[in-house]
Amino acid sequence: MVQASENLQATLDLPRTPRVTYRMTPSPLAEAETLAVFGFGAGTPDHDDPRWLRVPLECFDAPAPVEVWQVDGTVICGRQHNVRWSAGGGWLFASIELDERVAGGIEGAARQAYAELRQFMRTRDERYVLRIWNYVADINIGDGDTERYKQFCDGRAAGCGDFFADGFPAATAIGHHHREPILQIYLLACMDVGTAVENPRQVSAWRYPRQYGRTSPGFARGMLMPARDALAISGTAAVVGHASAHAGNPEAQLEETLLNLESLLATADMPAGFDTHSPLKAYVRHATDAGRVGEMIRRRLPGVPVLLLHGDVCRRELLVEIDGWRFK
Ligand code: 3EB
Repeated sequence: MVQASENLQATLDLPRTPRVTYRMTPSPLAEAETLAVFGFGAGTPDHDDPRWLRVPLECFDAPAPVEVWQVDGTVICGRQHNVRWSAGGGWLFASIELDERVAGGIEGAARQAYAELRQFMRTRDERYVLRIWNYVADINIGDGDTERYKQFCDGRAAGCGDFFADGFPAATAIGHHHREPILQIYLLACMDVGTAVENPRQVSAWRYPRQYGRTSPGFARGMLMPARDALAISGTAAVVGHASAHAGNPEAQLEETLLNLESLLATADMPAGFDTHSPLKAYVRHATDAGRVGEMIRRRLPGVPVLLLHGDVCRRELLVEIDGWRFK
């Protein structure tokens, strides 16, 4: 768990966490310290640059901003098989996109994607995967153990092997509505180790009971960055203990999610609340809830940059999920 006192000398040598911002400016790729840029939704352009990623989730705000990650240092980039990557300042961004139709469905695609990422990471000095995002098509189709999210969890665990034997990264897994059955995964890794944080209000995901699937999801609730200057916050929903709370009520779920976020911040010894430097994403299942959810977020998190995206939470009764960053 998190140590409150920290050797100052040790933290001074550790790389500062990439700055994460939402911007309207279209040209962050021109800036040398840009590690990654994300465009959201079908209307966003495509670029060959491995630092650029089109995320298959529609943004409820028009026009949608781009998300930019920037590091201290010059960035290089490349490709290896299906992996596109960039690196600089001690940090690594890597992404992979596989088409389920040629990768053996969602389970096969998850297995292949994680196996390729693991293989690629062996070639890099940024050995510590601190944060992962997974965007999965039709995530709630199928029932019981055949639900696609469960198949994704099976494939992910198989592809990971001992990748995360020393501990899981923080993660998000959200369903997308793109017309192609694409599995998209991207990650942030570092040369230095982070500190995983769990939430005392929630059962750790890897200890979820059998009812949630054969393979427990492998992720930490949060990850304190090596320099302890920021907390990466995993997809957080209205899960209390291991149970979903407030089925069918997006406002009550959002309120419960905010309690989970506050509890996570306190456990990580981060300042309470969110501010203008703490970019978040809210994933909303039903477009018809976006107005109400957006309004509630603006009221409950005034001044906080929150990107409102159309996405499905991996439990079908959950209507809203929040992830993002808390910078100190
Ligand atoms: C939950 O609390 C919600 O499978 O990687 C959140 C974050 C969730 C990550 C994952 C799943 C994942 O269980 C679901």
